[in-house]
Amino acid sequence: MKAIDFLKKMNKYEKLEKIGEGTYGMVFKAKNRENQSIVALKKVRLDDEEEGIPSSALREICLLKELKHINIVRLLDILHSDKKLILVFEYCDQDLKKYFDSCDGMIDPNIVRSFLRQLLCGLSYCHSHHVLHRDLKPQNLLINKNGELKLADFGLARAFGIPVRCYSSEVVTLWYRPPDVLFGAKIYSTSIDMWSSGCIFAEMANAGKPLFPGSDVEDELRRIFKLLGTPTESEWPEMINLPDYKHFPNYQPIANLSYVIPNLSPKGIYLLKKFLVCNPLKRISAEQALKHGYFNE
Ligand code: Z3R
Repeated sequence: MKAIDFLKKMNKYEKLEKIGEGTYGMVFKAKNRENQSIVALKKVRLDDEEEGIPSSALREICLLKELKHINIVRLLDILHSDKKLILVFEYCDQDLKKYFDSCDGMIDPNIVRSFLRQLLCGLSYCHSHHVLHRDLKPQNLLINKNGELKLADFGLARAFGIPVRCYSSEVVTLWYRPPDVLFGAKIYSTSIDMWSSGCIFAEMANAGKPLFPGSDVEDELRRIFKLLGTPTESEWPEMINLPDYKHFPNYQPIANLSYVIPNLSPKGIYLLKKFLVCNPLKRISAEQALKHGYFNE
């Protein structure tokens, strides 16, 4: 798009307040001057400002406009000039992180179940379209006043990569990353989002207390293995061949996950264990998880 056309299209939106600092840039609330609708504007800042937006990234982003599902934040518009990229998204009232802060103590088990079901419905839809999220966390699960949950930033990781630090130099969290990725696995599959879903499920059931709040890669893996047990060679034969594999002591799993997540029902604990499987090939899929007995309680 030519600079003048970019400015014209930008003028369609009246910028309101800043609502967040995402991985790639700032997020603003804005009003569409043509129909008065409220949207979220995400300014993407790339490392290589000189080079402009890679055409491969733009192609990826254009495909994301086709993802249409009630549990996915709709990408409404893409504005780009040589060096700037602005993504226009459907607006939601708040993110799950802020929601945790607002309900200190406990989240109603029926709300936890409803949020997990909606998370899995959104994931199942994207995974069936071969799109991964790769960076699921409470900040990119958005909720509306009517209790709808929507996943934001789907597919952006593939288009732009996941940097070590955000544009605002905040460190990108490792808390929702599976052990295979922490050990340097480079081939990503849908299983990456299933691990993150398990971490988010446990966090919701624990009123916003993160399950594995690691401070670096080693600390993150140690926390995981101390809870679930260090994987054995028979459980996960491919582990030792991963690029950044490091040996860990042979931790034994905590006998009962209910000690750690006391507010989750026995069926919830069963389902949680199926997300938190270190071997990515043995992790449950979104489609399978939706059929679990936990959702019929
Ligand atoms: C699309 C993409 C990212 C975001 C969108 C929509 N809405 C966001 S972040 C948001 C975050 C809040 S309110 C709206 S917060 O106040 O709860 N941090």
